[in-house]
Amino acid sequence: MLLAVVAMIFLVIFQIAKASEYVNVLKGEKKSREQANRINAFLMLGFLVVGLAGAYWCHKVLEPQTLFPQGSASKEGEQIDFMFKVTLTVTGIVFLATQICLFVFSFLYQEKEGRKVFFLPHNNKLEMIWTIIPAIALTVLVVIGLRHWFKITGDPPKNAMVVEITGQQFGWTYRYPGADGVIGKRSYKLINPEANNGLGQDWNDKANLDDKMPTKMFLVKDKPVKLVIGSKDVIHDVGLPHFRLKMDAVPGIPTTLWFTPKWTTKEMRERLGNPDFEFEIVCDQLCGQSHYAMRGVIEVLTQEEFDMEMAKVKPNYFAAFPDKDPANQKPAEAAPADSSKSVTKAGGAPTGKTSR
Ligand SMILES: [Cu+2]
Repeated sequence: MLLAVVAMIFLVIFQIAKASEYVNVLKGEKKSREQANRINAFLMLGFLVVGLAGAYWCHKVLEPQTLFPQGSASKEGEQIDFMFKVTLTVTGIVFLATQICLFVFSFLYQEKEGRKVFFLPHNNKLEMIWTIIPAIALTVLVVIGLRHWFKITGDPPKNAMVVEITGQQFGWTYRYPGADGVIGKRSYKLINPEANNGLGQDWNDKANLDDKMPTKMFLVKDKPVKLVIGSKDVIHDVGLPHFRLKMDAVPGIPTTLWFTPKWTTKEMRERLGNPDFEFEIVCDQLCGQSHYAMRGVIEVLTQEEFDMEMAKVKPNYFAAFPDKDPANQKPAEAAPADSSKSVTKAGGAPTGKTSR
């Protein structure tokens, strides 16, 4: 059916073309060319008006569907939004000016009896103007962007918390430093999912014993967070659209990024009138078959709520060594603090079993 319609349309166009060819022969070639020229000149103006109206209409319809109207959910992201708007304004002005010139000039300087072509082979002044002005504009934009880049990839404020996020095909693992504030060492050689050590935590490093790995990323409102980003296989990318940030997750090269959440998840749900709203992590690097499914959830809480949530999460050490978990021990026995002696022995154990 569709094919028949397409074939019919082609046939109609073909017939019209053929008919107009015969008309041209009857009218004389020069006259019909002049007429076609005039029609095309007016069509140029039509394209300009329809095109600009279309661009404006698309903006009206699509802009509310983007994340722009809800504002940046991080303080650092406000600067990104600002830069985005400046870039759009500058390029928008250039776009309007060039498009209007292009189509209006085509109309104004259409073929006319007695008009001669003005020949302009070279003009140094003109070359200077259209090289130097864009160069200055782009330099300003790049310098503003670079300053911000150095800020968010540099040292975070003193009160910042640290969260490690590791990508793999296809999901994210979040690791918190625990009470000591230090994230334990890890090595790809120690990765052993069967022994509940998916990140390759080195159990000889005491800093690992209290590291917690919740299934969501919990953050605290108004508290800067530094993400230490890594990958276990291919290049992924921690995309944080609500916070206006993203950073590649590269195997073997930890990358960092810090930002400050502005609203809790609860506040965001009220602001947007959407009780199901979640801050999302999306993988922004095409990383394989189930790339689209690499969704992570960030829950922004108040400090008290955060402390309560984290208290519910057990250190991963207890998942790797269930017998060290005080919950599995007789009440008479002591807390895991003195288990560190036997850790030395247990620490090396997963290496032998590693499948890689
Ligand atoms: Cu990915």
